[in-house]
Amino acid sequence: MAEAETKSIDNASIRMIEKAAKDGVNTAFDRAEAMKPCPIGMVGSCCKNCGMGPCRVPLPKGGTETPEEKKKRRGICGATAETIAARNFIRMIAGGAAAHSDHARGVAELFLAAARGKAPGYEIKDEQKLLQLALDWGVEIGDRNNQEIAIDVGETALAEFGKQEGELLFLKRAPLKRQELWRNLGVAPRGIDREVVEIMHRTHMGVDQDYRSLLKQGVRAALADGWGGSMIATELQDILFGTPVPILGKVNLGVLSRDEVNIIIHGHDPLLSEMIVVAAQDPQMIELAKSKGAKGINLAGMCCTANEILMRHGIPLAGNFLQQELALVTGAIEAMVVDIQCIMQSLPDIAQCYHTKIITTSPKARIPDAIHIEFDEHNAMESAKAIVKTAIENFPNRGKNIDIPEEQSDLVAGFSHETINYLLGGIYRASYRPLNDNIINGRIRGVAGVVGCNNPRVKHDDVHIAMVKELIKNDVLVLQTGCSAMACAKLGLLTPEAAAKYAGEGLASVCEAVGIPPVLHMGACVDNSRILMAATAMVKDGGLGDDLSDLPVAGAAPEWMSEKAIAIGQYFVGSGVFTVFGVTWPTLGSEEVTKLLFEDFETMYGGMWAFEPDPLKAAHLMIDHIDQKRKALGIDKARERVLYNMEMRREL
Ligand code: NFS
Ligand code: SF4
Repeated sequence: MAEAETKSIDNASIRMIEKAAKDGVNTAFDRAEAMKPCPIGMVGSCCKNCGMGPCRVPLPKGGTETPEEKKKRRGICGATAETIAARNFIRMIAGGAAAHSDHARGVAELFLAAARGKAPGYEIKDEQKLLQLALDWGVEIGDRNNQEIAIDVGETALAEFGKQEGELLFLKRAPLKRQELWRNLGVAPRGIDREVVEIMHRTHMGVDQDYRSLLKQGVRAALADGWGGSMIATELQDILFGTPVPILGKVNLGVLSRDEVNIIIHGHDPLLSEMIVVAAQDPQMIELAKSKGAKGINLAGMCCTANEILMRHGIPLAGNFLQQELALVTGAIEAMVVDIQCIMQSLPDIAQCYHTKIITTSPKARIPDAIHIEFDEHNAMESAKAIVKTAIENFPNRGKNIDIPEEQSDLVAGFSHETINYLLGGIYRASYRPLNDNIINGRIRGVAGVVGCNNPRVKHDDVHIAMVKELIKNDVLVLQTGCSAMACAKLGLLTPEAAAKYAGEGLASVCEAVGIPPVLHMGACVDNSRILMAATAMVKDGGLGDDLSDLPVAGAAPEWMSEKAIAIGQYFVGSGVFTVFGVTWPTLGSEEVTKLLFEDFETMYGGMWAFEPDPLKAAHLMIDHIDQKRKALGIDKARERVLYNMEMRREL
């Protein structure tokens, strides 16, 4: 027990880590213990970009060297530690931006097929958003029907990926001042694919060997993710599946059922999971489940696919990234259906210890020893039913070694940028005015986006929760996505009741008046683009400066592990937001590269990176930054009144 307790803060996970040990199952928690990170690669000082290497250029022991020694610390090709660290860093951005954007491309292709009537089962669910997007992109509306408009919107979306000239269309959504800044610094992205490819070109042996120039291209590609790929994914998914509105859900392994067929949908792509939701409700399927001795079919989500189907259908969340293996250890999962991203290759191996079938569905993401049932979006319902049927037929194979933890918590999810607008301003005068006013009068100190993964190098969920609790205690409204939102949901932070329990007086008073939690779940990781839109709406509503970098806001990914997290962090920084990462920092091998990211970027972009593994210290870096921005806006005095004036307290 004692040992498992050092690995997670979540009781359900602790219990499954112990069961895994008993069952002889090896998990990421064990592997992280057995294999320590390579100290040279960890800080970005290892290059394997050509066959003369791999080359290692670590700082000498003790960290001091003469300029002469430093000159000699190079790869075979002569690349310096600066070049190597910068190349590694922006290759991570390329990987992350490619993942988000290729997901978006898949959505755009399906969107277009649906508009052309070639993807039965999919339809336009949010007409208003379709028209808004058509307006934003200059697609003719006139008296054309939705289908005609959607075909043009879909074609325009797809063209964003391969665009060779000009700028991405969504850049125009940003505040004018930000657009100007991007143009002046030469980082306004062209086509999404082009920026990713250009990173791969520049980081090839013997091309771009100036770390400043490399990092600039990193910003450009990251912006192509945030204001390109990710935003396209979010917007088109909303049009196809509906823009999320607040919805009650449940989270943690306790959502698994003892007497129903348990199917977990894991990954990131809502295209298939939307259909599985429908297939699992099919009376024929339910009958089939009963004929196999089950009481019904229980769907639950894992990782970002979970967030997508929770927000739109209230399907419960089984858990976040580090719970994927632990879910199998319950022994109660008939099938884990995976699509793309954040899927551990160990799953089929662990599944062998139980009866679970691992089903891969994407031609882009196959795993040996898994069953592959390819998802054909032109025949989506058939694919979905085949998958559900495979799960049902596996129910009689469920063994005796079953333990489903009790833990499950309530949460409210579905705070899209539009919903926040309505909730705060009302349907007839939807606006961010009340949020801005409450920031200006100091009841809300500022806004923080806390997002990102789990990482077994730190105690599971612990860092997220400690940081978010500290922020809301200090009157910072927290916006969340991804695995971070699930971590905090497990503790109950995503309920309206959490305001009275955990939030500072000012923030609690606003949450109680509006009826919202102090921590708002905005969706999957591609939905970090919703945070960009919310921040832009705050700027446009007025009173908080005229650029994103003027806002009293900050971002964090305290347990990050994925390249996608680096791409997200970089587009926040490039958009003017101070962003703190925990766990580890991949450029510490070069002082110059790190200084550029942590310091010089502030004068260039108004936003910069920071690294702080301690969640409380990191929260206070964010709070200090928020206070500095309040001071620059001249609204710092208002907060002092909120804190010290008794009359204002009574009024509250
Ligand atoms: Ni985001 Fe979502 Fe989770 Fe990290 Fe992976 S699931 S896309 S990358 S681990 S938050
Ligand atoms: Fe070594 Fe240069 Fe090749 Fe990298 S590109 S492996 S530093 S020789």
